[in-house]
Amino acid sequence: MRIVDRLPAPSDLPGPTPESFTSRLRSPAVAARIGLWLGISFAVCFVTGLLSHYAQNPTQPIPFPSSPSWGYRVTQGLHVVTGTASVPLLIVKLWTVYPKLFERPPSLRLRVLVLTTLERVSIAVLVAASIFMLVSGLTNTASWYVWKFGFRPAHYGVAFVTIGALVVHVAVKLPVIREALGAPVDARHSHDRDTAVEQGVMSRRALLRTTWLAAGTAVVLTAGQTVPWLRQVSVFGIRSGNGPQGIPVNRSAEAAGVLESARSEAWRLTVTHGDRTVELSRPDLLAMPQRTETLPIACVEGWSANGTWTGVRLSDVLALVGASPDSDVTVSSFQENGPYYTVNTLQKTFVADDRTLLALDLGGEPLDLDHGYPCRLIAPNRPGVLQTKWLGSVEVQA
Ligand SMILES: Nc1nc2c(c(=O)[nH]1)N[C@H]1C(S)=C(S)[C@@H](COP(=O)(O)O)O[C@H]1N2
Ligand SMILES: [Mo]
Repeated sequence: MRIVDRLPAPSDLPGPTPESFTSRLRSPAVAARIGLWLGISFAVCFVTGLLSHYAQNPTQPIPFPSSPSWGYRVTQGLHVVTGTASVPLLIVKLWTVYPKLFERPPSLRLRVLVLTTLERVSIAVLVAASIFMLVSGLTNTASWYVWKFGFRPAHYGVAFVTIGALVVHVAVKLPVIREALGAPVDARHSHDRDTAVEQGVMSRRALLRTTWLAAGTAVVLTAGQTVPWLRQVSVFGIRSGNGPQGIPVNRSAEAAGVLESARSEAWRLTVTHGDRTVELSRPDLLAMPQRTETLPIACVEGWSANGTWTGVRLSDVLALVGASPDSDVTVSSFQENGPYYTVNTLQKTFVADDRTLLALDLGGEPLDLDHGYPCRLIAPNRPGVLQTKWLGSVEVQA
C-alpha cells in the first residue's frame, strides 16, 4: 500500500543523509567492539545495582548475608566504577553511530515506515535510558541532588528499561555484531557506507585504544575512593579525602544538626523489647564488655574505607532486655532532620552476627562527632547508608 500516489524516493528528501559522513571510523567494526565492553559494563552495573537495591530493602524474603564483611564494598565499588567507565564508552559509541540518525527509510511504504519507526523508538529508549542512568548515578555519587524525584526508585526502575532495551538491541543487531567481531577491525563491514572511506585523523585501532584509555582512566580515578593506594590519584572520588580518624564523612554532625545533642550529658541509648526498657549512658556502655572489629564503611556512592571499631555487641545489649539475637531490630538516630538515613531495621542475620557493634570508639579514640559520637551502628557487609550514626534508640521488633 502506498501512502500517497506518487512518492519521492527517500533519498530525494532534503537534509543531511548518512552519506554526508565520510569517516571510516564510524563503522560497525568500531561500534561493535566498544558495544561489547559497554554491554559487559552495563551488565555488571545492573547486577551489582540489583544487589545494592536489595540490601536496602526493609524486608527481605531471602536475608541479605552479613558475610563476607567486605562483600558490599566490592559490589558497590564495581557498580560505581563500571558506571563511570561507561560514560566515555557510551560517548564514543554514540559518535560512531550518529550518521544513522539521518538514515531514510528504505522505502516509504507503510509497513517499512512502521518497522523503521519501531526500531528508531527502541534505540531512542535505549539511548535516553542509558543517559539517564549514567547522569543520575554520577550526580548522585557527587551528592548533587538536582532531582525532584527519589533517586533510588527512579534509578532502579529505569535500570530495567535500559537492560530490556539493551537485550532487544543486541538481539536485533546480532548479525551485524557477529560480522564485525569476526573480522579484523580494519576490514570493510558490509554495513559500511560507500562514502565512509576517509582515513580521518586516526586509525580505527587508535580510536579504540584512545577509548580504552579513557575508560581505564575513569576506572582508576573512581576506584581510588575504594582502593587505598589509588586514593592519591582519585580526582573523581569526591569523598576520597581523609575525614576525621582516617574515614571520609558523608554527613557531618553540623549538617545533621546534632552538634549539641550529641555532646549532651543527658544522652541515653534507649533499648526496648516489648514492655522492657533500659536506658544506657555512654559510661554504662563503656562498662560493658568491649569488642573490637575491623569493618568497612561502604557508601552507596562507591567510596569505602576500613575502620577499627570498638564498642558493645548489639546482641549483648539485647540481652539486657531479655531479647534473643534471633530478632529483627530497628535502630534510630536522635538526628532530627531525617527521615532519610536516620532509622533502619537490621534483619536477624545482622543482629545475630557477633561483629555487629554499637560502636563507641574508632581507631582507639572516642568516635569523632562526625562519625556518630556518642554511639553508632557498625555491621558487616552492609550499605553505608544503613550504618546509622548518633544512635538514640534500639528497638526489638515483635
Ligand atoms: N543518622 C545518620 N546516620 C548516617 C547518615 C546520616 O546522614 N545520618 N549517613 C549514612 C551514610 S549515607 C553513610 S555512607 C555512613 C557514613 O559514615 P561516616 O560519615 O562515619 O563515614 O553513615 C550513614 N549513617
Ligand atoms: Mo552513604
